[in-house]
Amino acid sequence: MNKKIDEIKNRAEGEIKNCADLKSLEDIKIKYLGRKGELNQILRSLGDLSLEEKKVIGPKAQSLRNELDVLIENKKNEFLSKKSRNSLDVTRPGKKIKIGHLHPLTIIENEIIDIFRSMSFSIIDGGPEVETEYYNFDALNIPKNHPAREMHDTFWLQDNQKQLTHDTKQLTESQRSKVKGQKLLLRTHTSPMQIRYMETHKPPFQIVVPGRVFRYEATDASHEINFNQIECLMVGKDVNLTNFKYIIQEFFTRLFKKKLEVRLRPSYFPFVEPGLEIDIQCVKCGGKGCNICKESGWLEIMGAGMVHPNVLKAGGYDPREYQGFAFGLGCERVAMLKYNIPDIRMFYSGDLKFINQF
Ligand code: FA5
Repeated sequence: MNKKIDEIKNRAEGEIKNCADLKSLEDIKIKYLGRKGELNQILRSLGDLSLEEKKVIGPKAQSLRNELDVLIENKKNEFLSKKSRNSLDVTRPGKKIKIGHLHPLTIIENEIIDIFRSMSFSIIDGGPEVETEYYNFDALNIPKNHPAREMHDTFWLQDNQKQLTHDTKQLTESQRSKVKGQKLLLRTHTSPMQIRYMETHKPPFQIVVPGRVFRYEATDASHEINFNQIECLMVGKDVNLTNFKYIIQEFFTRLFKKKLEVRLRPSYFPFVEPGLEIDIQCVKCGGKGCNICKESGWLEIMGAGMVHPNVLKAGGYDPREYQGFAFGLGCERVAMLKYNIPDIRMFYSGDLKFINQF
């Protein structure tokens, strides 16, 4: 029996060493260590041996079992690591890495800004979202108790004094005197930036100011409480409505990548005179009439007008010397038209099925 174990040891070690693949290794394992394998047969026959023989053969067979187990496991690992080295297929297509992308509102804002920049407008950043009553209303020719304040449902802030201390840090001395003791609010439009810019710059200039604005109103498919506007202001000695019409016609044609007619209708905003509502030819039907334009062929797109003399005065200019035009464009509404988005609330839904389409 002793000799038999030695003979199994030699044979098994040789076979493991020369074994060519995983399949034959598995066969060797079954042959020697399996339930009916050669070593088990020896261990099972221990009962027929004398006590003396059992003491020698039992441990010897068991230690060979352990040794073969280790050898087989090592050989197996050797095969597996060779296989993984050989299986590196450099022609396989790579794994697609998911990268982030811009939000549709950022895309449209960038596009709008690029068009105005190419028409020599300066892009002005910022302006406070927490605004004073003076800049949001008074300086824009909307005095207290003026019914036009009702056009803008306003979020008023409560802790005024604390907010004001923080806000005035960035202001000049003359600006500070205008806002002292003022009630604070979340700006309802970007037009306050007209005053802030005029206070610190000399004409002629042409600027666009993107910014976030807030309105305390019920939301629906075309109204949000928090949305984005682009304010445009051009002031000089002879800036007129013809300049304005050319610029916006060019702007919308470039934005929607097709020639679009623009229509100017009389409207009312206290900070412009005359005030205008601007319509563009329907981007879907081209003016024939469809569900988007409610069969009218036109889409209402923004408010505009010639800057009111009182507003020029509030900005520190002499209205007999300077004049200009201004308009305020809703970014979400433009993006909805351009990308055919049916509901404004989708922009802020965080729904990846929507966002990933851009
Ligand atoms: C204004 O806010 C004026 N400040 C625009 C202006 C500037 C007029 C300069 C004249 C001169 P209005 O409230 O109409 O106007 O808003 C301007 C644009 O913002 C609208 O045409 C629309 O596109 C968008 N808008 C208004 N309210 C909402 C809302 N609740 N949700 C989303 N977009 C809105």
